[in-house]
Amino acid sequence: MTGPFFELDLDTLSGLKPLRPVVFSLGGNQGEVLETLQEAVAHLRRTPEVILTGISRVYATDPWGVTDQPEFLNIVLLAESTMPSTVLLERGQAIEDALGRVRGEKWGPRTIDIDLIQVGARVRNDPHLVLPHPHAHERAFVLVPWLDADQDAELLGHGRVADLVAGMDCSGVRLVPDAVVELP
Ligand code: PH2
Ligand code: MG
Ligand code: MG
Repeated sequence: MTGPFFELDLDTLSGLKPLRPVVFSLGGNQGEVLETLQEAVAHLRRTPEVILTGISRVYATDPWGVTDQPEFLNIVLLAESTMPSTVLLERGQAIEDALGRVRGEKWGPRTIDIDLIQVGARVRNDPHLVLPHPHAHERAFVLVPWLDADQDAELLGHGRVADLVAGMDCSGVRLVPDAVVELP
């Protein structure tokens, strides 16, 4: 017997997977950071099953965690995706590698870092992927750009990003008005 029900293949089925909102934080403090951020955005734009929907302005940020290093440039990128969070993480790491990222000291200097902050309502506590990002709520360099890209943003388990930003010291996060990273 043949009929439409037997013609469903994997491609068709993948079209049924829900789109979930994804929040990426991008940053770096080595090399031509602005160019690298723009290249990272272009790579993400070309990633199948990732639709970029928003981008923040560019912020110069005091180094967090390891403070004895140059300032960073940070942006937040908003997307919609059907991909599992683990695959999104792998895609981000593959783009870091393609852009010449050398993995060094934790929280240390880097050419490009692509962090997954939140994937829909997904909560994970795996050794290699914790969602929402475990430090997002305490990082003004993530929250200020995120709020810039989405005034209604909410961080799972912590509430409105606008409220978090209002309650934290954001003096180490400065808008760079003439720096532009665009959605391609
Ligand atoms: N990333 C880190 C550690 N510290 N500080 C700032 N300002 N911006 C970053 O992107 C950043 C950081 C590790 O991922
Ligand atoms: Mg990081
Ligand atoms: Mg990272």
